[in-house]
Amino acid sequence: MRVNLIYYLLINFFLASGLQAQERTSKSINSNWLFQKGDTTKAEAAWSRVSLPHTWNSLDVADDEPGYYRGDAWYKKTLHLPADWKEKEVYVYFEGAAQVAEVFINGRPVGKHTGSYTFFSFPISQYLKFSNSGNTENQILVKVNNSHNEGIPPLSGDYTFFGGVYRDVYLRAFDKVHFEADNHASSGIFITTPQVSDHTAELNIKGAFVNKSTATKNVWISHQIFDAEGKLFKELKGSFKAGAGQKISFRQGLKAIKGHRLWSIENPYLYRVVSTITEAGKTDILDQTSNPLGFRYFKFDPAKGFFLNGKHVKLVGASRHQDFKGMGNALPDAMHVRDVELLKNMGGNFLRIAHYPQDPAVLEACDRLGILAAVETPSGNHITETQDYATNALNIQREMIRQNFNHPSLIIWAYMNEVLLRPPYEKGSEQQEAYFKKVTRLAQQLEDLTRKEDPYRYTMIPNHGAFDLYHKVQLTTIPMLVGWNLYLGWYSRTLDGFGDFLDKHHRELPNKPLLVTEYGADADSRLHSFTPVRFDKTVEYANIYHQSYLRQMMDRPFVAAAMIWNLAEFSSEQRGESTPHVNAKGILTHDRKPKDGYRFYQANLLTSPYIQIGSKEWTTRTGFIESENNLFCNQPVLVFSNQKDVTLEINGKPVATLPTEQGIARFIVPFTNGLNRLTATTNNGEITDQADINFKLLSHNLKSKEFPFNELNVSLGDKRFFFDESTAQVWIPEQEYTPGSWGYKGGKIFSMNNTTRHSYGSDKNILGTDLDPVYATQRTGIEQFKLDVPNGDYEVTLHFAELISAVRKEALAYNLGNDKDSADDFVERIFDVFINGKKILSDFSNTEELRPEYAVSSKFNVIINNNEGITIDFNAIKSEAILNGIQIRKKM
Ligand code: GCB
Ligand code: CA
Repeated sequence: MRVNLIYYLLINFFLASGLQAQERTSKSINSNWLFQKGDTTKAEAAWSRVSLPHTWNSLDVADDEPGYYRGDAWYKKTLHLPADWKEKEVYVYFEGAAQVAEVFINGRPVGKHTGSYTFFSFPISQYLKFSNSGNTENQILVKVNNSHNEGIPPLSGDYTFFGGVYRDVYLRAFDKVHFEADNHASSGIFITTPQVSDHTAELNIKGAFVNKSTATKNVWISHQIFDAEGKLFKELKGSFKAGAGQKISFRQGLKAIKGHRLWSIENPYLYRVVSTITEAGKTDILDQTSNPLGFRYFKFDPAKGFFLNGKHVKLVGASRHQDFKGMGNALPDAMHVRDVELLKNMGGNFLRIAHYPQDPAVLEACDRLGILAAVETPSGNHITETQDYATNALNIQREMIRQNFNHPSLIIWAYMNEVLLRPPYEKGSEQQEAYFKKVTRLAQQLEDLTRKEDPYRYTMIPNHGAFDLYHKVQLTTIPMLVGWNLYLGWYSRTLDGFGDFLDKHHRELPNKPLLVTEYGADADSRLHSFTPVRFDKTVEYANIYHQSYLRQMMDRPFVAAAMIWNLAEFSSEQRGESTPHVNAKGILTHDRKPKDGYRFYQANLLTSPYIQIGSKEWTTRTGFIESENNLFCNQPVLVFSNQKDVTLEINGKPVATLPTEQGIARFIVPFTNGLNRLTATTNNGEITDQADINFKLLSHNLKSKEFPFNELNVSLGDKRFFFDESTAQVWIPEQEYTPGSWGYKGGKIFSMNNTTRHSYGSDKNILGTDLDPVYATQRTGIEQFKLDVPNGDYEVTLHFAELISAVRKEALAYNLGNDKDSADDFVERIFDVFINGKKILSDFSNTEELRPEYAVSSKFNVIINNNEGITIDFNAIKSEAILNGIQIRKKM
């Protein structure tokens, strides 16, 4: 009896598991690939072992040299396939490869895909070999190329075009009867909710299945809708007949659904739609797949902004690129998910997936966390006037839509970011007018395609601030929503110009909903100023910028959305300035550490009590004592909080209690020498934050007994503090010499001659150093640098960089107005340098040792016995002498 029961259970178990045996199998094949750059005729030894995701550019973009490998590369791998896959329909599925990929199985070509950012898959059964027993070896080879290609968007952009098989790759084995797998690597199931209200909803499910067997099949297609608790909420079922080799489309729907729960930002209630094919009269599952479903309704109103489920919501969030420090774009899923979590933890409710579709993990996280989203194709900056380009742009648009179709978080399809950034041809010329017509035409085609593919979402074009031009080319009229990427107060002069621009849109396009799709300012976490100015890249200027922008957008109800550029710093190989190869507008660093910008939004958006001390990462600071009787240094410290009042203490002693304004309280803190522990507390005492700051007090009097001279690091031509984390040294701004103290004599701060140029010092990447901020600023025409130090042995390090190159370079497209080439200003310079009368640099010249745009430094020993101090004289022979940085260290 007992034996029988077990026998019975076993039979049942096998039956149950037998159901599964027929379903599709999907298996990632990320491990153990062989990789090489260049051509495959190279010796076997040239192959190295890698695993996916992989990019071949993670290292060559991290180095100091400009440029990165753009060309061919190869990936290959041995596939071990189970014998029963012989009866299956096998596909290879790529979540992405940049940018053109050709796939070969056992040496035979199976397909080619164009475009770095969309998924693709190929059926490969007909190329596979099987033995009758056990696994058989098959080889997959993938040729990938990331060269510039005039026919493929993006043509250019402010980001690095990493090459590689940089997302997951899967093998999929289907039964002969399965949901369509050839529809642009989509799930083959398309779910829409044409009508949703609080009380009722309508649901449609479209799709197709194929019968690749040799017999006619009668099947059931069912869609089971499970609620978030896993309970069956609804079921749709229909029977279909498919002849051998046929593809059958289906469309199933439910009209007046009741009892549904809405998906919202606060409560992103997700249903799962599990679609199943079973053969009529049998219980075996032939194929099964699952898609997300959320019931929500939304609208953009040109006067009142955005509404979700009937309630007004100001959309505030960020754009995001898909790369990370040191890793390029080859990120594991968890790092994509983390970015969405960081946005949620900031209090954000919107993600602009820019400038291209990203890993599937991103929208999955948005669905789950309640972050609304826009996604776009990379057809920005400019177009190529060819059929080839248009075909690729349209195809990528279609792929994006079909592949991401079912995500309830997604509400906007976008395309053509800033396509008129720098239009080709002469202004007003016939050619330029013809070019504009082609842009209009392609925009209209992309728009038509998008609306046809998906009538239930919005379309959008993000433009840059050239209002009239975009309007003339109809890029403000074609899409349903207009996005503006605005940098007034950054690339151009005033912060208030931002509000004026928004008002102009509202006046001239009163029926067109407006979204601010980008705004931001570079913030180098290492740079600080108590007198911040535009383009100095300090944390403090970025704070002013974000405060102003957020206020101006909050004041205007017609502004539907505010999207910070960017959630995190990202790779942009051609950029120079203080963080070469990196765009520093992120409110998180490239490795996702918070900057003050992130804290500012937390303080303004989070509803639960929040408090954080600003610039906590600036752990070593320096400043001068107030006077010989006041042995401390007053410096401002910001505290970010969403509470009314906050209290700050230093080493247990109260500094002050201050009200917050726009989430910020600004304290003047008396730092003493050594460790300063700052403690910030909310008024109710509920939550606190702490920061440990190691402060080095300096005296202007270099012979001070209280603070004996030890070291000084000065950046010339600079008004900022620069904290070099690797050495824990702080570079301080220059000052003019006064007796008893230290400083320069003569000369002026280096600035680009062109007045419209936006930079602080030079905008170039200074090569051969990581101390770019020090080298990029300069005192030009310096005559002397003098320090009245006491007797002793010193080391003096002089840092030079010639900031003007004689070689012409293309100006960076984004720095609008920055058109003049600095090569025009190049002059030959020769100078001598003396320390205490001794010549230490002779005929120092920018045509020799002082190679333009390279860092050059030398250390010198100085012995002082007779109270003469240190005097460094600069003697110009041709043009002017320069100095970019100086370090003085007392050895004994
Ligand atoms: C823009 C672009 C974006 C750039 C950004 C910037 O308008 O859309 O790709 O990165 O400006 O930082 O200049
Ligand atoms: Ca400098």
